[in-house]
Amino acid sequence: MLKQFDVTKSKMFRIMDDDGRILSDKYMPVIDDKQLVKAYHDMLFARTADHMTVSYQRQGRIFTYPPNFGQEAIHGATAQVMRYDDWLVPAFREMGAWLAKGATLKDIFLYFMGYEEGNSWPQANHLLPISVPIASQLQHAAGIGYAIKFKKLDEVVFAFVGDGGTSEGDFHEALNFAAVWKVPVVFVVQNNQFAISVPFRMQTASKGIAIKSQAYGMPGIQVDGNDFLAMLLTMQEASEFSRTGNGPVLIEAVTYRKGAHTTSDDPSKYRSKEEEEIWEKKDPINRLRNYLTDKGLLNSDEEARLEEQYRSEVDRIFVEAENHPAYPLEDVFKYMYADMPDDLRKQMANHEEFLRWKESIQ
Ligand SMILES: Cc1ncc(C[n+]2csc(CCOP(=O)(O)OP(=O)(O)O)c2C)c(N)n1
Repeated sequence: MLKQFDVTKSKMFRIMDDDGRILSDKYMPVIDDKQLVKAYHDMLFARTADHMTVSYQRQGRIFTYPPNFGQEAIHGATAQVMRYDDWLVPAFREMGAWLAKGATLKDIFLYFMGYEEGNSWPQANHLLPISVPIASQLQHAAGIGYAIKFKKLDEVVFAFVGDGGTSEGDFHEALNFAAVWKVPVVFVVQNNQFAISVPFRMQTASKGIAIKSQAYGMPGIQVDGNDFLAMLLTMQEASEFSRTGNGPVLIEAVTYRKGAHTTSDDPSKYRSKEEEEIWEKKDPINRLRNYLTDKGLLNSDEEARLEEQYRSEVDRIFVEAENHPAYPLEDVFKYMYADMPDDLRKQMANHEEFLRWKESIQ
């Protein structure tokens, strides 16, 4: 599909409709039924963990968290194609892909509880830390791609960014560099329609993001990011393209952030109920569930049992994270530099003083 897709003319690539029915089986990803059901269950697990994390935040048990709700098919498809030695370069909203790359849910919880160690993913191979400075991670992705090519390794980089991130200079620099040097990076833009409260139409005057691939000189495709099968075929073809020495690919995965930007945001202030209802019908997990049910691959009793099991597993891991030894205050200050500079030392001393004062008035 990547070869046939014309970014100037083609319509967004889809395989299934909003109800999970196949529109055309001309292009279908190769995946066996067992693996397909597993992919669905992994997405369901990620959604369960995501919902429960929002709830923990509301209970005051974890800090600010960016929900993934509605974007799970993009991460689920990435999980299917990433190999052990491939690199995942995240932004901050790809929980299913982090888990697939080997991050543990406990580490994810620790990160959002403020532990620096929660971002080091000791169990995962080639997973970069969460990157909150928007789009800055793409430079690292292009650089890793350059190293892979230089060392003639059989590895691919999967780099994530949001639609808002495409307005940053970093996006341009990384894509330009990657294409000029023909490095193996699959850039995945999660176009979830908003950058906090800024709608996509205010982000760019371009007809979309995929079309920007033309100017950089790399293939691009606009795909329904809520259609697991279309997403999977796209990821399969893009990773194969990059792995075989053809350079980078730009994927615009069109989706919708069903939740808030983060737990500190209230989307009802800037978008309508009607819009949310339109997108509710395109939910990626419901569509895949309908498809699998029509194929006779799901059993509803078993599904209910699994969801219950996921909930207790997530809760068990969360409690484990809550009982993790508290981090020393120094961790907050020593993270950036090998030797702590004087201004940070002063800040740390001030903060220690503040904590002593707080304790004295309790
Ligand atoms: C360089 C930089 N500027 C601004 C911010 C504040 N900020 C945090 S998230 C965000 C919006 C990101 O939107 P998008 O790239 O579409 O990703 P999404 O949050 O929708 O997944 C902004 C502006 C930041 N973190 N970094």
